[in-house]
Amino acid sequence: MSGHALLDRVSEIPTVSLSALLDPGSLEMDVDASSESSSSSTNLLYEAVASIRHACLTVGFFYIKDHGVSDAVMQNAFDAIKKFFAQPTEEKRRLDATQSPLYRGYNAIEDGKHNCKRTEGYRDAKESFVIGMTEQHGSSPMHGANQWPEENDELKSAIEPYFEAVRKSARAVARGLAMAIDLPENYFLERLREPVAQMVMLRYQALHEVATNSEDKWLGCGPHTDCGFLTLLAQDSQGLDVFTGGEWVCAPSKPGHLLVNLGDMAAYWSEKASVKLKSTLHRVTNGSHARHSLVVFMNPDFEASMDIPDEHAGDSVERKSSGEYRSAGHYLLSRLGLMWLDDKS
Ligand SMILES: O=C(O)CCC(=O)C(=O)O
Repeated sequence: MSGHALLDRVSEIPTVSLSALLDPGSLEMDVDASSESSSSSTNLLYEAVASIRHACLTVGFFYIKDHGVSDAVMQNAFDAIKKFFAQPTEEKRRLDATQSPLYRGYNAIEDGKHNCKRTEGYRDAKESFVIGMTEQHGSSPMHGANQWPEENDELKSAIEPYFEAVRKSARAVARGLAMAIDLPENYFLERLREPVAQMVMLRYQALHEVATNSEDKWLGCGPHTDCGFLTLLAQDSQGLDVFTGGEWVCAPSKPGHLLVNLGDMAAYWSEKASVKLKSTLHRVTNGSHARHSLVVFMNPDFEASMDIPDEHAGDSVERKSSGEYRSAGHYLLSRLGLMWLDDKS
């Protein structure tokens, strides 16, 4: 398929304004039906929820705008990570992910694939820097220390505000998602108090940098689905393709927007509520310039139960046994092949 045809189909990935979902008061506005502004806020809320539902049952991807992450915070994060990746490899290796029990830190191109679904026959032409959540009060083997440069806190002070702002947007998406599948509004929010969130910053090589002297096929990131709950992506240029309607459709960067997609956990979980949310295959192809992206994987609290209250669990679909995964964290550990981490907790 030509690049032009790919672009023609971008419109299949809808855009949702998060403004009504970020505002926790908007649900109560219905009370005063005579107020014009109240009913327009309520309309905005239900419009957002309906769009999320449609996107999640069809493409599994949607753009969000009015998401609360400022341009300045996003730009600072991009600037800082570009500067980090521009350093010599030996410098970046000082923060090598293999030094961290949670594999947080720097992964070089030579380190292989960095996503949980392996794609045979492809090698990923990308390097990454990974951080995750540190603080938590309960028991979670997936919270812990990050690695940051010791000499200055430039990187940390640019990345942490972005990670925090995106987690806030993710909560608004989770609120809309619960409403979209007829669960109580706070159903997911109550399970995102100490989320197992991770931020992966990526640099994809330009095509001319990609090794060609091997049998391997190289892609920026081979076709895969995400294994977690929600993914929120910012990208500085085009390169992401989404497999929908039997074709690869390009999902370009749009100024001021983030791109959201659902992972396998969301699809698995929703089946218990008799809905089939889509976790969609996607990939990254390398282009003529290096590409950078900031990916936030938002997953529930480690001990969050994935049970759906009986009154919301439809019976038209065969329900999964509630004992299949002890918690959302165990789902992730098993998908990531990290069950040993739990033995240490
Ligand atoms: O960088 C991107 O655009 C997508 C990254 C991705 O799909 C992943 O890390 O799972």
